[in-house]
Amino acid sequence: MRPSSALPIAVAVVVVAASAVAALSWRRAPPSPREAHGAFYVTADPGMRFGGRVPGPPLRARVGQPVEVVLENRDTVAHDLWVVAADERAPYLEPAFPGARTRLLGPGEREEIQFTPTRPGRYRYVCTVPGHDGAMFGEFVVE
Ligand SMILES: [Cu+2]
Repeated sequence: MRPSSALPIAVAVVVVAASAVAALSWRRAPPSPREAHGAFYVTADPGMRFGGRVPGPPLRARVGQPVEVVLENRDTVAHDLWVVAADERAPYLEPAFPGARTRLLGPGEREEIQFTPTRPGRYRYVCTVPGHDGAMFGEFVVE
């Protein structure tokens, strides 16, 4: 093989390898609320905040598409996350969709839940620990 024909092949190999590395590192990155529909990473932060803010970051989903939510509790007290009807207030009895709730997570714990929204509309996600939903809430939109 002459050097003039080997060079483009070498370049192509490097490009393919770099693309594979980029794809792998992208897949390892934790999902964030800004990513595509369906996968959300939410933190419960000190000061009773979801994602460090009030309200917490809006989450968007689609009817019939499975949703994954990872809740990580970075606070020093226990929190949970439930998706509830927009007008629902404590005491929270059941989530808006089957499985749309985490268990109560202690400090440092995390849980991933999966559920499938069955109806479009505007919902809320809240922490159901008494007294927390005044600050720990966010919009959950199902399109
Ligand atoms: Cu809480």
